[in-house]
Amino acid sequence: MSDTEGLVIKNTGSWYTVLTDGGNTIDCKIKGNFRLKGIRSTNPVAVGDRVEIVRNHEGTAFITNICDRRNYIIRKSSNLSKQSHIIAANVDQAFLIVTVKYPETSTTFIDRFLASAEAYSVPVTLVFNKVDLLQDDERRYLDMMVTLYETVGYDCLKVSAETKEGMDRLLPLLKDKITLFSGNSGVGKSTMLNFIVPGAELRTAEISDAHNTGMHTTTFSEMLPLTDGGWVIDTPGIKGFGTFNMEPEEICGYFKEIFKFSKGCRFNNCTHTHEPGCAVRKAVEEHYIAESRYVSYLSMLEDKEEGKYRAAY
Ligand SMILES: Nc1nc2c(ncn2[C@@H]2O[C@H](COP(=O)(O)OP(=O)(O)OP(=O)(O)O)[C@@H](O)[C@H]2O)c(=O)[nH]1
Ligand SMILES: [Mg+2]
Ligand SMILES: [Zn+2]
Repeated sequence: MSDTEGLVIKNTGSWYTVLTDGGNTIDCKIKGNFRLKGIRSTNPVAVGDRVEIVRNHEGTAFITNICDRRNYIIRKSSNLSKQSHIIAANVDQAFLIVTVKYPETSTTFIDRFLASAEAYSVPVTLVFNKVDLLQDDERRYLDMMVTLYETVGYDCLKVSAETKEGMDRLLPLLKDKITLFSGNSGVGKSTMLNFIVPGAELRTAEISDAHNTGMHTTTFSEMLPLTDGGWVIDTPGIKGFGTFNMEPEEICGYFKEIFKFSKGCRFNNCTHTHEPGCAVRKAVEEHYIAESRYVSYLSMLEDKEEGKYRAAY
């Protein structure tokens, strides 16, 4: 097996770590122009990419080619920025790690992530972490969230990376798959992965007491192999999920239950905001569609109308 092709397993700024088919880990730089069509990205090569590499006579290795991607998850890199960041490429599934407290993950954030993953055809499992910290009323709220998202059509797991509760149901889902772990900062992605991958020694940090938010401890994406087959990807916590290259009329299609009801709208170009005979708004009024989901849908539509990314989500 050769050292001229491999898998990008880590990306720290300008260096990329490539695990070659020959089993060696080589730090590489980029050569050439790898811009995605019409997209300005802060990282043209992403964790999960398969690449070709060459070494120059001084021994420095360069990535010279990226193999076609099966899929990728991309987001706007910062507020009002035109630049985007590819979180990972060629993933089989994403685990969105969510906490109802410490910190609180907003439903808008969850829904925007889910809609984006639908757009890239990446299946998502919602993993509600830190259940060990919840009081009775918070547990009831958690159960409501689980019912909501299961009804929409997403698998949900309740776990604690601290007490390991529920981890027995999570582990088998990872076998032979490439799984991206994403979510807000401080929800416990790296803590969970330290348990899943013994010896990973990923950095973790307590969330801020004052702000009830994470400390952005993980600063780059890293892919880790599982002993039983498969890979997991730890990623930096994200605040918002700016939608990318989505047309307003596409957005509805990424909200499964809204899309289903939209077939009953009087006008087939209905935006479900003000039109008469709108079956979606009727379903919201009659509680067939959760109001929080409809609000998230509207927030994504508004992005488009205002042409900007709103960090608040
Ligand atoms: N009680 C409790 N604490 C947890 C649990 N999971 C993680 N934590 C704690 O939450 C804090 C943040 O965990 P991290 O693993 O650093 O979070 P992260 O999602 O990787 O955060 P970023 O790297 O900043 O995106 C740490 O103090 C963990 O010990 C859990 O299930 N229960
Ligand atoms: Mg982390
Ligand atoms: Zn409508």
